[in-house]
Amino acid sequence: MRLLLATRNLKKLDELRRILATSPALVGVELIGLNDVPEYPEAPETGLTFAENALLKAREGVKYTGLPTVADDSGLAVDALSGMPGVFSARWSGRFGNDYPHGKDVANLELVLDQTHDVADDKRGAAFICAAALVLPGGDGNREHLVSGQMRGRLLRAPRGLGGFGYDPIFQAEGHTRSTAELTAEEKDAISHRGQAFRALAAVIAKQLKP
Ligand code: ITT
Ligand code: NA
Repeated sequence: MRLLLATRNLKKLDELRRILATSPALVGVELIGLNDVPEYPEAPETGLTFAENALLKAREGVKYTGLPTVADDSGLAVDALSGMPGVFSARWSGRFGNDYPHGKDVANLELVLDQTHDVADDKRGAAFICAAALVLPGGDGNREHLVSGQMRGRLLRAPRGLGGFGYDPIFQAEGHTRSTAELTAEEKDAISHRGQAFRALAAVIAKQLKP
């Protein structure tokens, strides 16, 4: 059984592989990344919600490869910014920049810090949200499954930590004293929006994909 993980974000791909690999139900399912698929097209991301975008990305995978495909659409919703950057998280500043601190471009994270500079400590609530879609090819039309996960927390005032990616250095999960970039990979997966969504999806994948 082969399953396509349709993401171009290598850090996200690492997390998906890690989370799905810990699911006993998925033993024997071969996980294919987009680097294994030549000339993969740009997936449309025109939805207004995480769920719509996750479905769009997973449908594109099925259309192009014929393989059962999973996709993730995720982002940071900041209370004081009315839920923004939300579905625009990957390029909130107008530039892609999700590899902090390994990449050079921290424009998105810096912009959110600037925009929340005057927000008081007790109003700094935020959540990471992840929608995860599984689309299965079928003669009589695709079958589609959607799940989601959420991690509540608060925005810090300056970046901390070298782990994770994207906005992790400025986010502290509820009940934690370290940023999500200061957690180990296993600690983040255990509580993250992506961990929750893909552990739920793993059960669906196993049921739908295995004979
Ligand atoms: P694909 O669409 O190819 O999967 P992408 O990075 O563009 O890659 P999204 O459109 O889902 O993916 O954008 C997600 C953005 O939200 C991501 O680039 C980060 O800026 C942010 N984000 C999502 N999950 C995160 C996490 O666990 N930690 C930190 N930032 C995260
Ligand atoms: Na998106």
